[in-house]
Amino acid sequence: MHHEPKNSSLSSAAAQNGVLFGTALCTSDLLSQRSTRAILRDCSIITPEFELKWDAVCRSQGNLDYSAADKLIAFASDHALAVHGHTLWWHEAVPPSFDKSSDQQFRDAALDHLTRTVARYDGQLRSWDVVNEPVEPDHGRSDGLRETRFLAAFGPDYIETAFREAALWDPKALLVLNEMGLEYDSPAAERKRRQMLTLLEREKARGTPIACLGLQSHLTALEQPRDHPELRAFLREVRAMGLSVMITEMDVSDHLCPRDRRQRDAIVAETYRTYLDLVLEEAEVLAVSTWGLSDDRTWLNGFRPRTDGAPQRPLLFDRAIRRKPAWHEVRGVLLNARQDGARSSGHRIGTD
Ligand code: 9MR
Repeated sequence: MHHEPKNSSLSSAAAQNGVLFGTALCTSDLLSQRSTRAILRDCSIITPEFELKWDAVCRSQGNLDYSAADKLIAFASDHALAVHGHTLWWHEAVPPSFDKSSDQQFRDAALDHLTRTVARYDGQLRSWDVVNEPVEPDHGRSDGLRETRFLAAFGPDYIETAFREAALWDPKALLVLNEMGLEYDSPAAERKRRQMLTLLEREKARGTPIACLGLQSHLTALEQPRDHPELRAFLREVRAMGLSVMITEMDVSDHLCPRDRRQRDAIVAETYRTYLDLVLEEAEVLAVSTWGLSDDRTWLNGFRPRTDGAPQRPLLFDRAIRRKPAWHEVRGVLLNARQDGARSSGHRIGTD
């Protein structure tokens, strides 16, 4: 086996501070030897990008298929990678077959999905995104909750229910509440941060077993500020509550950047660096994951295509799986991360 010098991979750089580094992936990524090699070299944790979602395992009612998710988890186990489970209850991943079900039928199905899935992988997953994207201030509720089928069927206690059930079926997994858009520099994002803190306080007071906040971190280059006092303050409050943080889905959309590739790559790299620097400084970060390995396959070409038609370059590797400037910046920031303060609280995931 070929050994590279210490620190030459992102996972070994991250491990210096007890942090895991990883990527989201799907089974087709494993068909490419180049991607597989890069994942094995740079990652200590993987996240199934979509094959573990409810709508993916339940394509028609009563017909469950975990084979793709099983493959990813077997790959991780073969190579001693940690797995972050994504995701149990997410409004966008409800199988369409439940569109017309009653609230009672929906509750039964949602609980069945959660308990069956958590139990199936009991002891094999490091962590679970138990509830994904529960906060939406624009929906106008005083508790900040997003109007979803889960909220309609269970009422506002659905988050507590989900976490308690997950804890019952896999007591060792670290349970994460994952959210988007907490990272931005706008009045709307600040409202969302405030509502998230209120939600976390409420759940903590009830004893809901949330251990960690997932920051998706889908950033946009040229929109992210160099420093971000409101985000710092937010992360300090999260830490003061005894919660750790995972950066779960990081990528940097370059749709506002000039077309020139070198310029674009430099701006994207800088965005990775300043953001990670801030979060690693303020939060007890357990893991940093990007939302895909290479620019070859990114959801952003569909969601936020560039107006000039050039493909997006939001990740750490280019289409030929070559390291980009962002790879080097991320490595530097992981190596130099100053993880201090509350690091000894015992929440940290070991890198055993
Ligand atoms: O990147 C994911 C894409 O491949 C899937 O088709 C899509 C729907 O399942 O989900 C995308 O990932 C989302 C993640 O699960 C939750 N946060 C937002 C991500 C981008 O939409």
